[in-house]
Amino acid sequence: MAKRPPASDIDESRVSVAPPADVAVGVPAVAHALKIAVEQMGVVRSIRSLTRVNQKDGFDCPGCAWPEEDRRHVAEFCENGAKAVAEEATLRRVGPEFFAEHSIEDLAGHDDWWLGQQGRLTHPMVLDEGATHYRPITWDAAYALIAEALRAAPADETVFYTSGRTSNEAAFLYQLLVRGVGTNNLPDCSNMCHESSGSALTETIGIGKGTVTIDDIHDADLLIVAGQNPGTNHPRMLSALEKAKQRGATIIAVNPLPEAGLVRFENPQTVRGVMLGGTTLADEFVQIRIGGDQALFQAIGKHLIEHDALDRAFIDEHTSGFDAYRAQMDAVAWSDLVAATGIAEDRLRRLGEAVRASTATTVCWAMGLTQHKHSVATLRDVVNALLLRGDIGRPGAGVCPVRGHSNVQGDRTMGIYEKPSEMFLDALGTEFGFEPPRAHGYDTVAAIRAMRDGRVRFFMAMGGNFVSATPDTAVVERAMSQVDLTVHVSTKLNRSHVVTGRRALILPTLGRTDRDRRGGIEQRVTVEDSMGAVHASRGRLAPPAHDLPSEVAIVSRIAALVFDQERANAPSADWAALADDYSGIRASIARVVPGFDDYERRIDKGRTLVLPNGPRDARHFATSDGRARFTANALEYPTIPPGRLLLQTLRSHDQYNTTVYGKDDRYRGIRGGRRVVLVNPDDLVERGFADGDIVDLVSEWTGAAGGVEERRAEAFRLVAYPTPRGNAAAYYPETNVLVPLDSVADVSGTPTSKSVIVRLDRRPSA
Ligand SMILES: Nc1nc2c(c(=O)[nH]1)N[C@H]1C(S)=C(S)[C@@H](COP(=O)(O)OP(=O)(O)OC[C@H]3O[C@@H](n4cnc5c(=O)[nH]c(N)nc54)[C@H](O)[C@@H]3O)O[C@H]1N2
Ligand SMILES: Nc1nc2c(c(=O)[nH]1)N[C@H]1C(S)=C(S)[C@@H](COP(=O)(O)OP(=O)(O)OC[C@H]3O[C@@H](n4cnc5c(=O)[nH]c(N)nc54)[C@H](O)[C@@H]3O)O[C@H]1N2
Ligand SMILES: [Mo]
Repeated sequence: MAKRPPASDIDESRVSVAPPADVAVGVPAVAHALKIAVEQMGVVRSIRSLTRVNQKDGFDCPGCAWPEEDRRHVAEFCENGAKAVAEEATLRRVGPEFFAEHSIEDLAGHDDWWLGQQGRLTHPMVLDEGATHYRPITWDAAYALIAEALRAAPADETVFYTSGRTSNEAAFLYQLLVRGVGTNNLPDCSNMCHESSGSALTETIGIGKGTVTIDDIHDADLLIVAGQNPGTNHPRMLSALEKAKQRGATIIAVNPLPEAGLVRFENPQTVRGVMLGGTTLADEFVQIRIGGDQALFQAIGKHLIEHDALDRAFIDEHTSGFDAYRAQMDAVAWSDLVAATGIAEDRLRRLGEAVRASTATTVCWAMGLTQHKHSVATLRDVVNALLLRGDIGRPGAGVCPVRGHSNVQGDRTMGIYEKPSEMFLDALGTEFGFEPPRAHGYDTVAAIRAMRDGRVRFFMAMGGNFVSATPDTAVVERAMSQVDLTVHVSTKLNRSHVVTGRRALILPTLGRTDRDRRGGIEQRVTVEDSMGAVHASRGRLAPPAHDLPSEVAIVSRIAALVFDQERANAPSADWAALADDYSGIRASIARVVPGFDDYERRIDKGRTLVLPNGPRDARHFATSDGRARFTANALEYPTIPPGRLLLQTLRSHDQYNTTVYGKDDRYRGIRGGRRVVLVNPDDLVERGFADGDIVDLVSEWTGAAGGVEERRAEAFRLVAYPTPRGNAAAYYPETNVLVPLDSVADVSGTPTSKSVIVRLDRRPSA
C-alpha cells in the first residue's frame, strides 16, 4: 500500500477564514496571477507567454474549454488561464538528479501540490521492479519496453487513458494506435466529467455536445447557469455573461453555494469593471439543495404545461414523446419538487414564469449537474424544459454544457471513446487498411475494476493524473499496483508517477505553450472548444529540454515499433512522416471524421472551423426517430440519513483539477489550507461542533452486499458556510478517498463526486 501524504502536512490551525466574496476577478485577480507567473516563469517569459494566450497564431489556453470571444482582437486577461500557463511554462525542472535524490517512498509522502511545484519533467525515467528510485532510460529503450509489453499482453488486458489536454492530432493517432493494438479500452477524463451530458444529449437531441455558439450566449434573453462556478473555472465566460446582461438578458444562478462572479463581476478589461464596482450578473440566485436540479427543471416544465405556455408548432413538427412527458409532469407533486430543491412552490413557479416570459432561453451547466446518480435523468429534464418552448436550434437558445479541459471535446471527436460508433470504426479501418476491434471497451470505472481484479497488464496515460482524479483512491492505488507496466506521458510530476504498476515509465512531453519543431517545420496542432469550433494552436516558448518529443512523436514511435512487418491486421501508415508533418494526420482526420473537409485551409491564418451541429444548424435531430425526444423521468433526489451530510467535492480557486497552485480559495474567503469542509452553521450547532473544529470525514455507502462500507478522510477543519442545511462541500482530490467506486451515475457511469453521504467524526484532541 502506497504511503500517503500525512494529513498533518496541512496545518489546519493556519487556515484563516473570512466571509465569502461576492465579487470575482477585478484588480486583485490580475495581481495574484502575475505574482504566480513571475515566480514560475520570470518576467520575460511571463510577458512572452501571457501575451500569446488565445491570440491568432498564438497557443490555445491550457485552462478551460470556453471559446474565445474574438480571437483576432481581444487580449483577454484571465487569472486562472494565466495560472495554468505559468504552471506549464515554469522554469523549474525535474530531471534525473531529482529522481536520484528522492525515493518513491519519499515522493509518496508529498501531496500533489508539492509534486507539481517541482517543475517540468525533462528526461524519460524508468522504475524497475522492486526498485526504490526511478532511473534515467533512453528514449529508444523506453519505446522498446512499451512495444515488448504490448506484444506480450492480450489486447483486452491493455488500457489507454486520456486527459483532455491532448491535441486533436495526438488524440487521433493515439486512438489509432490503441485500435491497432486491438482494443477499445480508452477511458478518459470525460467519463468523470461531462459523460452524463453526452449520454442525455445524444439520446434526446442526437448529438452529445452543446447546441449554442458564443453569439447565442450574447443574444440569450434568459440564461440559467446551473451547477457551475465560472468565476473560478471558466472566468472568460463571465465576459460573455456580462455582454448578455448589457443586452438585456436575465441571468439565474442555480447553486447550493453563493459563488462569487455569478453574483458580481469586475471585468479587468474595462474601466467600468475596475472603477465602478462591476456588473451584477445574476438577477436571481437560487440556492438549491445538492441534487435538486432534476426537480427544479421538472418544476419549470410542470409550470409551463399547467399554463399551456408551449410552442405547439415546434412540438408537433420536431419532437416525439410529449404525451408521456406531460403525463409524468401531471403526476409529479409540487410538494416533492419543493422537498427536493428546498425552494418554495411560489419561487419555483416564478422561475417557470421567467422561462415563459423569455424569448430565448439557454441553460449552461457543469459538474454540479453531471456528477450525481441521477445526472442523466436531470439533464434529460433540462432538455424537456427547453423543448417545451422550442428553445433548441434558434438564436439565443439551447443547451450549453460547459466543458472542462481545453480539448476534452476534441478528443472525443477524434475517437477517444470506449464505445465508438460503427460508422467511425468503418471509416478508420478503410483509411488505414485494418479491421478495428468492435467490442466496446472500459470506461474509467470499468478500467479500475479490471485493474483491481488483475485483468490488466498494461496501462498507459496520455496526460492526466489517474490515481488522484479517479474515485476511491485506496482502491485505485491497489488496482494500479496489480499492473505489470504503467506508462505516463506527462508534463509535470504527479501522484500517478508515484503509485505505479510493478514497473513504470515516465515519458516527458511538450505542452501547449512549448515550441514544437519537427522535420524542420514549426508544427501546429488543433483543438475544439466547448462550442464545436476548431482552431490551431502553436506554442512559442523554448521547451524544457531540447530533445523533448511531442505527444504525436511519442505515439508514432510506439506505433512504428508495435506494428512491424510480422503483425497481422496492423493499421498501415507512414508513422515517421506523420510525426514530421502533422498536416498528414489532419488529412486522415478529414477523411475519417465528418465535418473536417478541407481541414488544413480552414484552420489557416487564425481561422476557425466550425463543426456541423444538426440541432443548431437545421433543427435536425439524429435520434432514433429523427425527432428531438421528450423523455419521461421519474423524480429522483438524494435522501440524507439522519445526522449525516451530503458532501459535494469541488475545486478551489487555486487549483486545476489535481494540479494545486496554492492553498487559498480567495473568493470563498479561505486561506492557507485545503483540508476544510464547508458546513451550514446550524448543522454545526445541531451536531455540537463549532467553526474551526477538526473532524474526520467518514463516508457511508451501502454496498451491493447490503452492508455499510466506511471510508475515512482525516483531519478537516470545519468552516461555517452559507450552504443549504444538510449539504457540505470540500475540495477534490483530497476527498476522493471518500467516493465509492461503485457509486456512479445511471447510464453514464460517472462517479458521483457531488453526492457523497458523510458523517463528521470528532478527532481525539491532541
Ligand atoms: N481554474 C480552473 N479551471 C478549470 C478547472 C479547474 O480545476 N481549475 N477544471 C476544468 C474542468 S476539467 C472542469 S470539468 C470544469 C469544472 O467546472 P465546475 O463544474 O464549475 O467545477 P466544480 O468546482 O466542480 O464546481 C461545481 C459547481 O457546482 C455546484 N454544485 C455542486 N452540486 C450541485 C448541485 O447538485 N446542483 C447545482 N445546481 N449545483 C451544484 C458547486 O457549488 C460549484 O459551484 O472546469 C474546468 N476549468
Ligand atoms: N472528487 C472529484 N473527482 C473528480 C472531479 C470532481 O469534481 N470531484 N472532477 C473530475 C473531472 S471533471 C476531471 S476532467 C478529472 C481530471 O482528471 P485528469 O485529467 O486525469 O487530471 P488533471 O489533474 O487535469 O491532470 C493533470 C496532469 O496532466 C499532465 N498534463 C498537463 N498538461 C499536459 C499535456 O499537455 N500533455 C500531457 N501529456 N500531460 C499533461 C500533468 O502531468 C498534470 O500533472 O477529474 C475528475 N475527478
Ligand atoms: Mo472535467
